[in-house]
Amino acid sequence: MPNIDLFAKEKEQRSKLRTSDPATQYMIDYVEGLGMDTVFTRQKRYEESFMGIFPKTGRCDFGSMGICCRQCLMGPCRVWHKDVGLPLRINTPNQSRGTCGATADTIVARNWLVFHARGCAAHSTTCKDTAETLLKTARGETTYELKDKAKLKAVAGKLGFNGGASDAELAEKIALTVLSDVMGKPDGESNKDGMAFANAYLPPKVVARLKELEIMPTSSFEDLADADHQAAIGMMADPYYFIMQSLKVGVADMMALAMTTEIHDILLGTPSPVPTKIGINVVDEKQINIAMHGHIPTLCEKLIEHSQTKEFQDKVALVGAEGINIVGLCCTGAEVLQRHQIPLAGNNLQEDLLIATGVVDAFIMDVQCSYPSTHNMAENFHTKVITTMKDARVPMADHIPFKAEKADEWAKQALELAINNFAKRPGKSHIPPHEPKDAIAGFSVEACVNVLSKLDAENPLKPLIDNIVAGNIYGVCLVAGCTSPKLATDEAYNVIAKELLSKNVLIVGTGCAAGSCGRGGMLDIKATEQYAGEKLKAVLQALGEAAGLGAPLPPVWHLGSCVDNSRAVSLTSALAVALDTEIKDLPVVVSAAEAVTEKSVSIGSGAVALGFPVHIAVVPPIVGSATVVKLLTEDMKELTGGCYIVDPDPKTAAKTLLDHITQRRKGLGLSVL
Ligand code: BF8
Repeated sequence: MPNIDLFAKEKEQRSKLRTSDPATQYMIDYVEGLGMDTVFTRQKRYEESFMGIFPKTGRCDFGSMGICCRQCLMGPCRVWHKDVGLPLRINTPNQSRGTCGATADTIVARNWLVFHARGCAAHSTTCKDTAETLLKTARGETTYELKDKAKLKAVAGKLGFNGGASDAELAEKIALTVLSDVMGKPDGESNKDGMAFANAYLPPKVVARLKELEIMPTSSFEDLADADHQAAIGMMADPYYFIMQSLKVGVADMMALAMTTEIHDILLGTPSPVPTKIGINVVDEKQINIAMHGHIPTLCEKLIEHSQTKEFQDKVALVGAEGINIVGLCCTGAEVLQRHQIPLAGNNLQEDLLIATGVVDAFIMDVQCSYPSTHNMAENFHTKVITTMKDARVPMADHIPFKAEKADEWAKQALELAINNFAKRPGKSHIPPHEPKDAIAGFSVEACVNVLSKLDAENPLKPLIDNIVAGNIYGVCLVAGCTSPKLATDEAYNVIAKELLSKNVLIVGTGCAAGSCGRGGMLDIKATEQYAGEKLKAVLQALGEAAGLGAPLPPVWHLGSCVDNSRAVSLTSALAVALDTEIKDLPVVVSAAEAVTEKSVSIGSGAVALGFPVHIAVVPPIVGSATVVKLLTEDMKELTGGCYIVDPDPKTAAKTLLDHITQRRKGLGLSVL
């Protein structure tokens, strides 16, 4: 059970090193040498100044443990906890309840639910915007196309829209279904059987369990409103129901991801494996560098399209540049990586460092996960920060509002701005000398099935199931989520991947975690020879040969952005259906070791609700309630079959994840190590 000692373990991890990526460390040193701050600098400063006051956690002990309540104007209240210890240098009443009477259990569980509501709101709003783009495209109001018709028909088929309709009609029906799943129905019926996508996409046994536990989501916005209502003062006080609502919101979030992924594929194409590069120095001194950051790939699609036209190539030549070099960051980075082979410059911890190279002419952001560190850093360099969405404005930025109906005009304006800014570059640049890593990305479910079908055209899942049964693939671990300066950044995902690969566990990755693996060289086919166990190596070799690569597949499969966590759920669901079982029985585990955002918390709980064990290495603010800790790490195994595992040490965490895989294999009657 997690306890206060976990904070010491967390500290031990971050004090080893700040990042395992040499190019990132090189840029941190450079920026700090200029007397400027990075995310890493500020993390260290917090640690140093708070250690004197709060030796247990290095941050505020109350906040770290989740026993600080700021929900109403009587507060804030900090309730006493045996592990906080007294006396403190600050005045805290020796009291185990807030002014209103709320206990630590209530406060911790309520704070935890509020995290989920924000995370799910972010994904659901993006999903709504994406569905509106599909709807407008179906109605001929945008210049996007229904690029992947096969995917369109497959999604329509899953939702039960068969026969006779045109592609545009199918797209409209899908878009309206998604909008109803996100926003609910206004007729009082309120999707009462649960979200259409959840019913269509999750294994029937999982759907039945969610309904039995009363955590089947009805629609994102309704479930979010319920969560906020429950969290209001004078409402819910029972930690169990707070936690169950957090799972319900988590499943709603997971479905928002699934819907968004499907629409991205329909509009932009379903990815298939492609070679690309990952690292800060994918920027090019001689070209106009445009960094794309965010979560709305329809936006960068148009920028990429127009950057290749003669009109803009001529404009580039006029300012003396050799071309336009678009690089990606975070989830937008993962989206353009898998569909356009555009190199990944980094995650959000590399944003300000990238700007400090002095060669980024425009930094374009849409929504989510861009830290203020970025625009603060841009003020010191020539980089133009371009914001695009009403919900994510930042000071001093050039705001060019993006609308799907006017996407072409938007792209042209953004390109003009970047090209004109090239002339304002400072004379000196500072690009790290470290070569970017080779990587393969684009493992959509369809791409995986396509490769597997080369081995068994009739039943493509059979080779995968056979290899799992035989122990050649001992299990599967999804590494997902963010990167955090609270640990040795990038280290946890790479250590966990290496430990598990050596035991023949296949690793799949999404979002910033996949980027971490890329910086660690784990998305490269060369890593297969180096890190995979012998049995897994043979499988990856056979699949690589079947795919016509003449080489093995990489040992970590990059599934895409964070919304593409849904691809992992789809693949696992397909396995569960094929084996007529539940996700909770399959040897599939998750690590979101370096989770940072509210989004990663709500996805994590969605995964726990569906039956996955989910590891996190950063200590979540739940330690102040033994009840909540027990619910999430122990009791949940009986309820959903999933659970949270908290362990800052990636080596011991990998062992625990392996134990979970072994237990599940035993449950299925399969061979174990
Ligand atoms: O959604 S992994 S820091 S970029 S939240 Fe954000 Fe975390 Fe990165 Fe995309 Ni996901």
